[in-house]
Amino acid sequence: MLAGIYAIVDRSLTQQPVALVEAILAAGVRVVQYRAKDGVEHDVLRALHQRTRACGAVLIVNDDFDAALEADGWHAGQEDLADRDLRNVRSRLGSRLFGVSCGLPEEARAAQAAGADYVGVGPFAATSTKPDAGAAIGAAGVRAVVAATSLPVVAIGGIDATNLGDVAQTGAAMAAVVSALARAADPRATAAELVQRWNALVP
Ligand code: TZP
Ligand code: MG
Repeated sequence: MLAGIYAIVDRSLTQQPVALVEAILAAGVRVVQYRAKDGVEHDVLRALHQRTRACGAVLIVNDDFDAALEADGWHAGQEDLADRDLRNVRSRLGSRLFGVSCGLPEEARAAQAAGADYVGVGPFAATSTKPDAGAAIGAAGVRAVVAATSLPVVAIGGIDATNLGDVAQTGAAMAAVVSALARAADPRATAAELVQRWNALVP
C-alpha cells in the first residue's frame, strides 16, 4: 500500500477536491492525503473517505489529529508532534497510518522509534506550494533519510513527470505530488502518466 504515487489534495489549490480525488483514484493512485491548512471540512473529508474506501485506497489527513481518526491515517510535521505524547498518538491511531515529515536523518530515526509507518522528506525540488518548506534538498537529502530508516519514505516537493525518475533513484518508496495534479488540465491523465512512469521505474 505505501508505494508509488502519494497524491496530496491541497484545499487551497483546488475548488473541487472530490472531483480531483475521483480522477486520481481512477488513474490508479492508492494513497491520498487531504491537506486543509484553513481547517478540515468534515463534509469534504467524509466524501473523500467514501471515494477512497470504495477503491481500496487510503485517505490520510494532514495536521488535524482528531479528523484523522475519521480516516485512515494522520500525517504530522515535526511541529505537530512537539506537544504530544507519541505513545498516546500511536495507540490512539490504532491500525491507522502514522506519517511524519522529517528533514533530517535523526528525525527519521526518532519517527521510527515513535512507531511511525512512513516518513516524508523534502522539498526534493523547488516548490511554491509550501512557502516555508526551505531550500530543496535534492536526491542527496532524500537518500540520507532513506538510509536512516527502514520505513517507507515519501519524497515531496516540486515533483512532476519530468523528475520522477530522479526521485525513484533515491530509494524513496513513494513520490508525493500536489500542484502537478491540482494544476493539471486533465488530472486523471496526469495522474495516470505519473503512475505508469513510477511503475516502469520501480518494478
Ligand atoms: N512539504 C514539503 S514540500 C510540500 C510540502 C507539503 C509541497 C509540495 O507541493 P508540490 O506542489 O508538489 O511542489
Ligand atoms: Mg503539519
